[in-house]
Amino acid sequence: MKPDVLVISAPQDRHLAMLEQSYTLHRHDLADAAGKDAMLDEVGPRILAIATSGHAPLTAAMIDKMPALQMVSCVSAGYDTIDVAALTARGIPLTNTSDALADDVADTAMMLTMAARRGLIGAHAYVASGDWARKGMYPLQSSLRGKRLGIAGMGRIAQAIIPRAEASGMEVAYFSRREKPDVGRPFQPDLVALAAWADVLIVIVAGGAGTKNLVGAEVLQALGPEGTLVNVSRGTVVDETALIAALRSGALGHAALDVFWNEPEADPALTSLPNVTLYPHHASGTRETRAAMAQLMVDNLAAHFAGKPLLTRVN
Ligand code: 8YV
Repeated sequence: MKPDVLVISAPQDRHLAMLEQSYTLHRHDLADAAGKDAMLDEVGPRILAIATSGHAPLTAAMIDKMPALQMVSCVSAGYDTIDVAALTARGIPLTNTSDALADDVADTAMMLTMAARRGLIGAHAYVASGDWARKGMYPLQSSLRGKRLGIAGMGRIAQAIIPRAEASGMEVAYFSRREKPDVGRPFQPDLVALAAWADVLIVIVAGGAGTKNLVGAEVLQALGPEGTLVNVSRGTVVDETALIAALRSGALGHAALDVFWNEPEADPALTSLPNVTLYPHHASGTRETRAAMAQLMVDNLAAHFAGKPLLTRVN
């Protein structure tokens, strides 16, 4: 008998086929709203594990309908749509995939930093429009060497950003819920003070209620007219109204954003302001990394049912 697994968010075909081989899958992802409820009422008591992503809700009410649930394997790094407290209360482990995507997300954070500080988007338009031939040299930009990078968050991805930024000659300090002595870089417990110190602030904290609007007007003012905000975490972490106001007034120099409040339709102010660089929530969006994330999701389920330690446990 194959164990019953609820698929709330399906991986790519190749990895879905791996799941199909080992488990009896219940495709919650394919059902409409009424069908989703009916499915949980019907098969909930049999479900032993869940395959999902951090973009699909897994609420306490849903968890209650699965009394035999043993573990949840999440294909993404973020899990802000998952009620971790409800899982933890029942001793149900959750796994995620930060280990698989850390390098690509760190690369993207640096790509956005460089694109913003070197004016890549404007420069492309300058060449393509013929302005270069008409107006001459593109305005001089800002080098990274000797600049200060503040990192908000110090998890697996932030730790992959540090060597990349230092290779470009940046000085690094960080803000986090608590100091991580192993990181060996200055810890700043006050985010406004970190922003005031920094030329570039990269945001890579977990999303969810605990970090909603963490980067507000005060942080943006402190970062200042020459400062760059880079967000590769969740749109909700930045107060977008305050961000747009700061970008419009020039109180903040530039924002380079992989994530927004209203994905996939970014606020029109963000798409029209010249001091904004946008990326479509695609920091982990490479063939290699998406395959590695899906594999890690499959491997965590396999480890659980083989009675082995989970590879990347969250709670
Ligand atoms: C992707 C992410 O958007 O892992 C995360 O938390 O936000 C990104 O890697 C996502 O995983 C795609 O499903």
